[in-house]
Amino acid sequence: MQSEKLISIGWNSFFQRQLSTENNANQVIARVSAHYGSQVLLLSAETEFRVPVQLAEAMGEVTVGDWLALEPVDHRTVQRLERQSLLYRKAPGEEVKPQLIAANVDTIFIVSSCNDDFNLSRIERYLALVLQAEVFPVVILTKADLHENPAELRRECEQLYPGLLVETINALNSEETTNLLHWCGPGKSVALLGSSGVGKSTIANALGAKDLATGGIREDDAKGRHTTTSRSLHLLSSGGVLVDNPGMRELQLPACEEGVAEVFDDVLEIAQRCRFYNCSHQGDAGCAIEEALQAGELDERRFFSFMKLNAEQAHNSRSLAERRQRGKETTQFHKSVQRANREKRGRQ
Ligand SMILES: Nc1nc2c(ncn2[C@@H]2O[C@H](COP(=O)(O)OP(=O)(O)OP(=O)(O)O)[C@@H](O)[C@H]2O)c(=O)[nH]1
Ligand SMILES: [Mg+2]
Ligand SMILES: [Zn+2]
Repeated sequence: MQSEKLISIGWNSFFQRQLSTENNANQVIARVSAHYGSQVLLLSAETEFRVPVQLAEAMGEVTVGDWLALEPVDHRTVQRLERQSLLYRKAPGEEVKPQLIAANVDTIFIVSSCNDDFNLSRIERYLALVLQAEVFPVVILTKADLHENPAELRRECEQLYPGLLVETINALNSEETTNLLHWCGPGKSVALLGSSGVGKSTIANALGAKDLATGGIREDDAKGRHTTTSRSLHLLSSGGVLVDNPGMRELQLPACEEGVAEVFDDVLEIAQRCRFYNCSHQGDAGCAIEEALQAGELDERRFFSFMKLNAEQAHNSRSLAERRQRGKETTQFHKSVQRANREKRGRQ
């Protein structure tokens, strides 16, 4: 059995079962706490230490939150344990490729401030991603002290998804941040997601992560200054761990059909009443969505948000599938070249 320290930072029987019994006695078990490109920071029961990326990724790409079994001497990864959950987005930029955000977290705090950043469609976007990863979402509305009616914003958010938990807080007030400790007990892993300047690192510090830099926001548009530049996992005073993320400029959905369907279950229910099963909801005859919009039963903002996110995820999902296919073909091509070379050498 592993040490209490590992259990406190999220180790459980799901991971324990994956270790092969005969050769694990000397292996070091560690969790990825940061990824700096050329080096990876790891947290074991005893200490935190760095490993060159080639050794850490010997069994495939790793991300913050991953559990690894390491060779005791050189700390080369011998097993990257199967993930309990994996959160990823489409990497920013033209090329459609996935970017891993966090592995093995139980809860995501979707952080938005009550001032200029507040945007229901953006929160729906985050929700789709989190529900797709089968992680529990909690929406945290910060800077409640700067808004005249935070309770109203909270109600609007609660309507986005049945049973959605929404907290409104002043992240600078320790009495209010204690409400968040509920999700941060021993063995629990939480990650923070949200735009720059909304108060993610402020929350992390309030929960006991050590001294993360926080930064002021721009006065003209209340946008953040991208103070946090890399994601990192921190021990909390409550016993669990928390992943702080840099502010996201754009959050493009990867393949996310189930997540979008879950967030927009009400819209899909109306769509089932459209005359044609492949109705585009854009002027087709007998469109139930159009009727619901006209009758005021369906909010226009929510409908546009659904159409946008669904089209985006479908497009990126196709491109990601093509990319995987190309990857397979390239590997097959390399293998056949290697085989031909081996045969040639054999004949010589
Ligand atoms: N008044 C008020 N200010 C807050 C609150 N939460 C955060 N701030 C301030 O907002 C600014 C940005 O906070 P950060 O914690 O750095 O924001 P962040 O989300 O980590 O930003 P990035 O690292 O750039 O992604 C800081 O000046 C904080 O002191 C809040 O609830 N109320
Ligand atoms: Mg930050
Ligand atoms: Zn329709």
